[in-house]
Amino acid sequence: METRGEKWGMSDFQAYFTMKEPDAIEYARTKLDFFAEGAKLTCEEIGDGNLNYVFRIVDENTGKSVIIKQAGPVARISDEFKVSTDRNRIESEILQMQYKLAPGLVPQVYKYDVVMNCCAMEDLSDHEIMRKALMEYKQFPLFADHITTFLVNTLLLTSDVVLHHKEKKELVKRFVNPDLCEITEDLVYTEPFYDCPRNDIFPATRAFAKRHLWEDEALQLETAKLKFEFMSNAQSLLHGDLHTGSIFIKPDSTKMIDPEFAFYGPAGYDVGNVIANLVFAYLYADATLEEGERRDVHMEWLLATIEDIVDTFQEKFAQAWQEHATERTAGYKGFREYYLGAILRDTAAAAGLELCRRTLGIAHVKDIVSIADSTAREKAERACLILGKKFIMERGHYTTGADYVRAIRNEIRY
Ligand code: SR1
Ligand code: MG
Repeated sequence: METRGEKWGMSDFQAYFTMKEPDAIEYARTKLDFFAEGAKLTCEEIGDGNLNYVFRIVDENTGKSVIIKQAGPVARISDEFKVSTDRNRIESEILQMQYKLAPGLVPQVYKYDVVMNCCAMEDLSDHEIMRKALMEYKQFPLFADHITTFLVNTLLLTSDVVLHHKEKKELVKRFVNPDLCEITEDLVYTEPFYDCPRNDIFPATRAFAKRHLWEDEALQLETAKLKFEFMSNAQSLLHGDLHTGSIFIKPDSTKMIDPEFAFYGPAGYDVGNVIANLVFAYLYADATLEEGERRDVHMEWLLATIEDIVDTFQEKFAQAWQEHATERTAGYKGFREYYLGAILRDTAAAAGLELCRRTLGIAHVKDIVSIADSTAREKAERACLILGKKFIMERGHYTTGADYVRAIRNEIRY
């Protein structure tokens, strides 16, 4: 596969190559019906994720801008991951679906190009990446409302409870995503729970991981059950990687991006990822903020947000079920409670898995690795592993937001 245009900016884009900034400008000029004739285009590659290239192209005359996102044949984080460029199709199609299911909560896609494995979409530069904003101790009072609407609409409305079973199975086929699922199966469900050579472990954490995770056979058994559940429970069309780096935010708007890991899996996976990533923000604040009002306000807001998400998710889920459930047997007395109960268990487990894997695995989060004081980082990592294990092992006990808050407060006393 060619990895570079013959001469930057001179391709006709009839055959795939990985673009550089001048290519992206040429692409925007010739392949997108977006900028006016004579536009003065500049481009910056702004991708900081593990997989793709993200170009921001601006018309300096008008300020009008667009994002072009291109999938390369290997992951940016490591050549070891050969990932199908079809993920760009999946991402474009999912974003278009989510745009309808959850209006205002995802960017608009303008074009998908099957040859160049890229898509053009709305530029959200007036928003910021939520992880970065949380690390600046910013608060977003509308986040819990926005994210719970997104979760309920994208998860319940794509399930067998609402869709006709044949329509749903067509979607399952269209969004089979084996390469990206393999990454999750390995990085989330397998490697953190043994001394895998690909793990990347803070030296002070290694002995703790060995004693509390790798030598715990009961924990390993639960992770195996959860992994097989992830691989075989085609419940809802997931985002698949819903961490705070996949969320653009500003005070009055939240947009979920990067759904390239999307596939039909257990609904709780997305909910749990959101919760775990708010725990990372909480641990970052605990490690870096001086005692005082600012620290208390920020940390309390994070806990209140976790609580609100868990509780509001359930309220909105019940409401949407009442409005949209069409499947006859789903209407039987007690079934909704049974179904939601399973999602809540999966939510706790997914939160636990994310806490463990971001600590021990190859793909870390900045909230934890940028804690400069090594004693504070060790404390934060231990908290991730203790809470992570608890959420996995006791997943049936986390049925309300207050249950999470209690567990987090017990672990991190301040
Ligand atoms: C090889 S990709 C590593 C991680 O980055 C993505 O954002 C997913 O979280 C994945 O597990
Ligand atoms: Mg991503």
